Amino acid sequence: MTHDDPKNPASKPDLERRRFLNSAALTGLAGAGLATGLTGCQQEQAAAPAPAAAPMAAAASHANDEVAPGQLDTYYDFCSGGHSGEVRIYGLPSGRLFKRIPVFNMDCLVGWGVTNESKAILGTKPNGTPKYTTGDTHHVHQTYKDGTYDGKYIFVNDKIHGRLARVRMDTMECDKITELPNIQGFHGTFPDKRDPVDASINYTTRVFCGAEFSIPLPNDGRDLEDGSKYHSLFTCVDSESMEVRWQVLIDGNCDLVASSYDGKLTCTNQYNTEMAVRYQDMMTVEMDACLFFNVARIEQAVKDGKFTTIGDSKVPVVDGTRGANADPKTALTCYVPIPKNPHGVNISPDGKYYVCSGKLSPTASVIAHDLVLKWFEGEIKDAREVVIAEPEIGLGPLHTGFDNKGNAYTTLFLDSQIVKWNVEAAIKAHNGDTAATVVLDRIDVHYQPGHGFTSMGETRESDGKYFVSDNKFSKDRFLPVGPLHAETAQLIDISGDKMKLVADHSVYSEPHDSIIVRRDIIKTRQIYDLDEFPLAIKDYKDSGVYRDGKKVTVKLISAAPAFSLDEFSVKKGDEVTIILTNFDKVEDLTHGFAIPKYDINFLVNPQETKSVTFIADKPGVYWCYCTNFCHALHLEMRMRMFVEA
Ligand code: RUQ
Ligand code: CUA
Ligand code: CA
Repeated sequence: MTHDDPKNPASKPDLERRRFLNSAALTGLAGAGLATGLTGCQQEQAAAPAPAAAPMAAAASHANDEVAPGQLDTYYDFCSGGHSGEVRIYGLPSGRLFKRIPVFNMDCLVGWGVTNESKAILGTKPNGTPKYTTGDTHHVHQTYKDGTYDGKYIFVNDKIHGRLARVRMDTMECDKITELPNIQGFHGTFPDKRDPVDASINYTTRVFCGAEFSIPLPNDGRDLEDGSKYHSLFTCVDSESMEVRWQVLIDGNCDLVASSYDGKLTCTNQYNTEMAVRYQDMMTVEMDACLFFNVARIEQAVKDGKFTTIGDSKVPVVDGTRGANADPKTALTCYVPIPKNPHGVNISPDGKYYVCSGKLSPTASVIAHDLVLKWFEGEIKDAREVVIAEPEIGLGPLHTGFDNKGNAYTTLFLDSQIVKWNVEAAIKAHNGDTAATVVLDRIDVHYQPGHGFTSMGETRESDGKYFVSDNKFSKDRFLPVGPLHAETAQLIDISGDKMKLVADHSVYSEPHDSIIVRRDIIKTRQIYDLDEFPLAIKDYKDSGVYRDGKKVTVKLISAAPAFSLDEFSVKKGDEVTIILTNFDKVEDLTHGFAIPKYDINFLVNPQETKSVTFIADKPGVYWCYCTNFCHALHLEMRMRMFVEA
């Protein structure tokens, strides 16, 4: 079986690089040589750096992809912000950054982590400060209806502290965060893709969450050294209540997550089936796995009480380990062997195939959804038989996006390329058809791509217009800005036979993963409603200072260019709560509120109410001022707080 088409040089595998990978694999992957290869820091690993003029020339020939001043973009790009802990919104094809949504991080622009409302979402320590101030957002996915985006929520994970956050799409603000019990390294996440209504099981969208790191269960100081006692859990969260519904104890680890279009299966790729606790031991076997979960059976097991709980957690935990699931007819889980240290699992828009990339194997494994279901019926003995193609596509394959013509686009980390290949052709080649042309095109990206995704590509409405490559290294691509480089997201037009690089967009670290959503799906609001806020002040006569012992509440109204009070007094030691309602109804008329030396700064959007609480521990005069430019008299929009000694 060969995938090399002599007429198509793009289909030629790079034998030199492949030899490098194979020899590294043979000589033991713990070596420092491989480690540098994998970081992409070896110059020889990178594709030849393009001169700066090249992308500009390319862009000039793609006037269709330019967005002129005053024109609106065609797509939203919702992007996880990596270890910045935030989510970002870009427009495509322009690459313009519209918004940074604080989620797991602190943000003094809007007062995230400062206001009482945001602290209630973040969770607090007994002293009232946010429980965590760091986060690591990896994967963003939107809720679905009928297999396509419904514009309701996006979900994003925090790998550091194991939290799932929900962002409402109407206001594009985080409104709930759930910490998953008994896990570490929450990496992949994916919601259900089918209709959010199923009366028989009181159904709301499930959000599936994969834990990458194994830990002792419970992780309370026992079994510190003994890695054989560590386990990882796969978790399901309810999208509406944001409560954890169930967890599955598994062998190996979780990494990325995908959910099927029919709601029957969800899966995660596993690179550490070795269940190793040391880096070098995670690459010892040739075959790891893609692990499938039978959702209905898991929920039935929970219903039947066939579960345990761990430590203080009340969440039902069912047993998905290999030993407990030997009989496919009753199994909750199916471990499909995949070569080696796979990374990424994505589903084709027709719902038929999962593609799981090899990472340390130059292959992409194509898994048939209907065959996995047959395995669960006991009709297939060997789980490996659900793999119906395994084309060699290049070095370091990670993530795959799909167009609407049956083609897959996979990022090749080590090759610094995107490879376009045809899924049906790969299946034919796997069945012995030597005439099948699997690899159709390759394009260099700059450099070392991590995630790649297509426009609407994770929905049934995949439109085959764009692919974005979120690259891990930008090197020489932009003006240097010191040791921490800008990252690149490269926009590739995939509408023709050949991929065309359209633009480099610089991205603040780190553009981890995105989804590209058609703009007509998103319906936002520009003005809040006073009634949404229980604390809202609705009349000027209610503005004032209210004292209850040492607790003082200051009710304020903002209306450009003034606050409702010129000054207010509190006493040293008082616990002061400031409630601020923005009376302005004009779109875009947002005010800020900052108090020097008290570390307070937050925004109130039109018709919004926010509050802050602090101890008035420093006597003196403090000018409270508006931080958001709102009016010709914005600078004058200030008032005094007197703290009496
Ligand atoms: S996955 S660790 Cu979050 Cu490819 Cu990047
Ligand atoms: Cu209000 Cu500036
Ligand atoms: Ca492994």
